[in-house]
Amino acid sequence: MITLHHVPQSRSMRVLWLLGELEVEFAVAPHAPDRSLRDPAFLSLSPAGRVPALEIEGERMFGATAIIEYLCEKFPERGLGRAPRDPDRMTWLVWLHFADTVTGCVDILRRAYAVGQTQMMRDELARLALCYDAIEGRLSTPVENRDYLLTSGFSACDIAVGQAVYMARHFLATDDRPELTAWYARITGRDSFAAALPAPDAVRMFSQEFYEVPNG
Ligand SMILES: N[C@@H](CCC(=O)N[C@@H](CS)C(=O)NCC(=O)O)C(=O)O
Repeated sequence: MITLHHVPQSRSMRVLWLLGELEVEFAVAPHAPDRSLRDPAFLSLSPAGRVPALEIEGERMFGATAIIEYLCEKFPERGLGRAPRDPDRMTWLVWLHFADTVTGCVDILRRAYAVGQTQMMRDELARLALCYDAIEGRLSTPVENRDYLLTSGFSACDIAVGQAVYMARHFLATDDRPELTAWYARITGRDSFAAALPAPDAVRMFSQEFYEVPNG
């Protein structure tokens, strides 16, 4: 059995989305984004006390991107990874890991809001805007049917970056980037994305839908 340790709306949501796409059996161990992640039992699964953590084959894994790469290799039938000799392998790796560049901005924005640092918020929003520009640029490259980040079609990159954008949209809207907005609507229309959303009463990472920069 595969068990995903999950905090709703966090990076573990991208693994939850992927597991849904892979159509494999798994269980979810829910966690709250608080000090309980530092309990010794959880630290034995994820030594820095972070989600996601994954129990699989009697082992434990931590780190969203490592988990995604492993699951794509373990379950190649759904075609969400790109193997070493695949022409899209390099691009797959680039965009898979780019998800964490986006989420790095989100981590700093969450911290800036927690401590009320308006300048830090503005600086990080500018860095997040560059990430959105990169995604918009990629999706604007002229190939036939550029519906997804890879020319070869939907992949775990769309899941990882799409979920990173889901988190980032709590701080910066995507409306002024048409390709990004259309792609986001396309990939979040999938059933497995809907299944990865938090239940209405779930403890979650974001207490607000959107965080405005205070005036001044
Ligand atoms: N590089 C790690 C980062 C994991 C991470 O920072 N997760 C956040 C949620 S998005 C977390 O667990 N935060 C709780 C905390 O730091 O206490 C990964 O990709 O899994």
